[in-house]
Amino acid sequence: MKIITIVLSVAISSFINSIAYGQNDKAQIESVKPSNKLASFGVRGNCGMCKSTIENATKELKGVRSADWDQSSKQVVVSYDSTLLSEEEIHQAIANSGYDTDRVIANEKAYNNLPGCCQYERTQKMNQKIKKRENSPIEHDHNGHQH
Ligand SMILES: [Cu+2]
Repeated sequence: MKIITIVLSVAISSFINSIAYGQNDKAQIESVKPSNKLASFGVRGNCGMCKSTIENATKELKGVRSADWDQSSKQVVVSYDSTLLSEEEIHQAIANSGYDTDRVIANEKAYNNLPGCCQYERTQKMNQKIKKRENSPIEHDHNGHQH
């Protein structure tokens, strides 16, 4: 019985190790490419329409891999290739589409052309800290009670 336990625990721990190392390898490959950059900065906006305008204006740029604007934090996260474009160019493209970033003020004409619901307050806070809940898969603790 004891031997089985030992064999089992060795097998389990080596299995866990292989998963952990597997992920490390992946992460290293990702970070090995130095031109692969991640920019995150503030962008004003109101709704889902703003989200698609901001993201599409960003994704149109050559070298942008992905763009995700978060409505509640007023922040965009952009993955891009720094050999093809700079972070400034991303700010500029978003500003050209009518949206203020934390570095570049939006093009007035583009702002005025936004649908009424998208004409955000020009004083709106950006880069807001939001409590994240979606990252925790455990809703509540089952110790001491049953469903
Ligand atoms: Cu909108």
